[in-house]
Amino acid sequence: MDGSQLDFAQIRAQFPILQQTENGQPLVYLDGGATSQKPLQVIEALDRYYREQNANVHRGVYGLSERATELYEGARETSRQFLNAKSIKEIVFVRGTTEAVNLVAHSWGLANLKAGDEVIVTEMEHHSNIVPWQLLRDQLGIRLNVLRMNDRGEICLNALKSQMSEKTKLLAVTHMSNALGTINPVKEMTEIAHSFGAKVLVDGAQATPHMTVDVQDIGCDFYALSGHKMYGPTGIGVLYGKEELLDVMPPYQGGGDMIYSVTFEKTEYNVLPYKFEAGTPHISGAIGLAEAMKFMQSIGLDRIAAYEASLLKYATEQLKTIEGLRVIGEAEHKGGVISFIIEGVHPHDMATLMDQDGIAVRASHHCAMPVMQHFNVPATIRASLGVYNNKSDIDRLVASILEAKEMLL
Ligand code: C6P
Repeated sequence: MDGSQLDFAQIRAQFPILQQTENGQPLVYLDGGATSQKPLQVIEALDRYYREQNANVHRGVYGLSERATELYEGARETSRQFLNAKSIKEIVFVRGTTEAVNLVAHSWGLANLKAGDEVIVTEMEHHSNIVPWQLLRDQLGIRLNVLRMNDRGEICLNALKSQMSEKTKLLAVTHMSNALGTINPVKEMTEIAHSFGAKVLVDGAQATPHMTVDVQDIGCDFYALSGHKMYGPTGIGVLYGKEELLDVMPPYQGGGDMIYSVTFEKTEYNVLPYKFEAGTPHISGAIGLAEAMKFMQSIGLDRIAAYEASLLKYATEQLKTIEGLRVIGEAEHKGGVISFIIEGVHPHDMATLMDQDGIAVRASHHCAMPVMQHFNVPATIRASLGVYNNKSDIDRLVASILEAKEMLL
């Protein structure tokens, strides 16, 4: 078996939801970009946790609580390994990418930015990596600069170089665009930003389900991910931050667990990473996320990437045979996301008809409205691939589009 082949039947069988029908048709789920489906390994870990292991963490002296704590902290170590962070102190559990970016904006941003400083975001960012910086701009008087992309949906490194200056304090960039599929050269972008003394936050929401991520190799200062897009539960994610930065950042929220001691006069904060985890955490979520990471590692992240690359190639070729179909986002380096429009057809109408065929795709601006503005479209239809999709899913997608087109045009 070469890298682009997987034991597909064995993998697919691990996703119970994919065995069911939708509108009388076998479900073809092509919306992993919004949220992925979950393998048995994750579902069973959540079930086991609530049946046998549930207790609060870091609080109880009794065995059950100690075991829950071990599982929760074990999930942190699994996340550290998954991202190749240096230390578990650099792994903060959060609700997801959105919360991770807001944490950095509120904590690092408020402490380190002042009027006149600049934050650069790219034109292809998800709203989660735009709006927190706008809120900060309005609060602090910083400038928010936009790094434009070309019409293929690619960022040019020379454009980044010429936009950076000593005023730039942060580059906030997505590793993989949810609306276009573009994989950005985040390592090279980090090197450039660092040479100007700026910090780098990478939004990894779409990248982590599809490829090996090594935060030390990238060299970024912060990296955010969402568990639910990478075969894990909703409501859990990770903010990776370099220890030396997190160490001096003020807490984001106050409450239990993030403190060392409290009097009415003064509170001493807990050590990393607990300083950033106020309140009872999403214990089962972290455990489920770790299981999802193990699921991907058992297949091999590089093999997942190779498999999805060949599926993306097939999907692109097949979709391009449809008259009037235009692919939005044709970057040289793309992950398993394909966005398209069909001349004369509104994406929502098309996706609604496709649902009748059991095909789940997203038709929307994908929370990346500036991307839609760039391409002058209100929305796109997006098929996003996962390790549980195969060529027959693509064939059903194409057949459904052709049928819906007949009805709509
Ligand atoms: N994109 C999509 O359908 P949360 O919601 O916090 O887990 O992730 C937010 C987020 C941040 N960055 C990128 C690149 C994303 O794709 C997302 C979520 C979903 O494309 C829902 S809008």
